[in-house]
Amino acid sequence: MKLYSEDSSPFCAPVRLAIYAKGLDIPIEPPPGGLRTEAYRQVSMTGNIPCLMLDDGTPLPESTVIIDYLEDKFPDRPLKPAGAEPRAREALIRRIAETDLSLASVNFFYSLQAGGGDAAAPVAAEKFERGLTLIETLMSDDGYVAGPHLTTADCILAPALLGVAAFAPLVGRPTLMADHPKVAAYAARAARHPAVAKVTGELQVALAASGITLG
Ligand SMILES: N[C@@H](CCC(=O)N[C@@H](CS)C(=O)NCC(=O)O)C(=O)O
Repeated sequence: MKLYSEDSSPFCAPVRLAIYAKGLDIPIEPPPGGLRTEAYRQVSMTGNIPCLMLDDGTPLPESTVIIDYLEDKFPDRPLKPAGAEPRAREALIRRIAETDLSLASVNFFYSLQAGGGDAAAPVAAEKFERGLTLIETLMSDDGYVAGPHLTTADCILAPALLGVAAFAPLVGRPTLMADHPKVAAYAARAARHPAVAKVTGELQVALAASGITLG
């Protein structure tokens, strides 16, 4: 098994975070031939990163699908809460973090690179506001976002919040994080987890090359 990943990708960061938090010995490599090459598309099925290559050579793309697979395959050091309701709540937080925060950040980043930052800013600002407001409501009071232990929701949310914090001033909402104090306090707490710190460092170095300063 191996993971194709790049440090700059906000979709790869949650998968690496899950691998580090679970202590899995899975090699992590850049996409062979490079992203956007026919060679990599052939290997990975979709051409996207992240992609987990299973031992029989089957490609498994999609970050959340990979995270769930790793959880099923390696149940030690679980990243899911126990019980149907806590699991549903964790899944909900995860979905909000993915759609309103990660995806909105990536779309805004692409618009920025294409010179359309001003037009894209209100869309991103609205998504960020919605996501942070919902997560502020759903956030557990201590520990991590869905309870006392790190979960897959944290794997998605913690890297997503780095993007939101970096882009908030660019979308005209410099106080966005401070306006959601439970989320802001959570981001500071989560940053102390060794696996979150490791992925944050990787993202910081990789995105600095694109002129984006995280944290
Ligand atoms: N929904 C996918 C999105 C993955 C994705 O879009 N990854 C980007 C890198 S951040 C990619 O591979 N883009 C291909 C390209 O730029 O051609 C996931 O969660 O894994």
